Amino acid sequence: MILYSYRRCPYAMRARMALKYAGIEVEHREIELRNKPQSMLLASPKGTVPVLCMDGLVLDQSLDIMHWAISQSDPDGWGSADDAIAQAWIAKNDGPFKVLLDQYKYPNRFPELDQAPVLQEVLQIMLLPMEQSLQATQYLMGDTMTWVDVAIFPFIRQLSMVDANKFEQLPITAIKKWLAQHLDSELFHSVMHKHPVWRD
Ligand SMILES: N[C@@H](CCC(=O)N[C@@H](CS)C(=O)NCC(=O)O)C(=O)O
Repeated sequence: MILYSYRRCPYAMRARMALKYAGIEVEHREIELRNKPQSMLLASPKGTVPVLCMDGLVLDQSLDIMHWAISQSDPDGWGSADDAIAQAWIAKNDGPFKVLLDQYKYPNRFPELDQAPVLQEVLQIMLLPMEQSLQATQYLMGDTMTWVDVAIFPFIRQLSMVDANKFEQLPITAIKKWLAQHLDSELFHSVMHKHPVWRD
């Protein structure tokens, strides 16, 4: 099994974490976004990571890789999340929140936008609803971790790193605790090792 991946990509992180959690061994192929290997583009012409290539099957959506991994092995019950609620979180994360995150992270690409109102919108649409959930229960879907926490955490990490001081000032204590727990986890560290770039 081959995984095409990019170390800092949040979609690739969620896939790597799910594969590791399920105990699935892959050949890791680290790519450069500006110089994608032909073998990856042959398997998945759309050219995004992660891509998991198996015998006769290519999965090129991070969530498909997560779900496939969990279907193989789910030792801690990551899969036991209410489907409708899970989908609503993911739709918000991968949709409007990701759009705002890019606007916040790459102000040069959006010179017409000020960062402060973008951060306010992030707070309103994503962080405050998350904070409310995480004040009530330890994880987004209840008191046990599920794939939803793992799928969303890399994006919150990215947000927190844009301007650590601003993030620290936000009134989101439960999110900060949840984020720190994921950042400190053995699982996260185990998928962040550096790999040399793969050449076909
Ligand atoms: N819907 C895809 C999105 C993956 C994605 O957009 N990955 C980015 C890297 S974070 C990518 O590969 N972009 C292609 C590029 O920048 O050329 C998934 O969930 O796997």
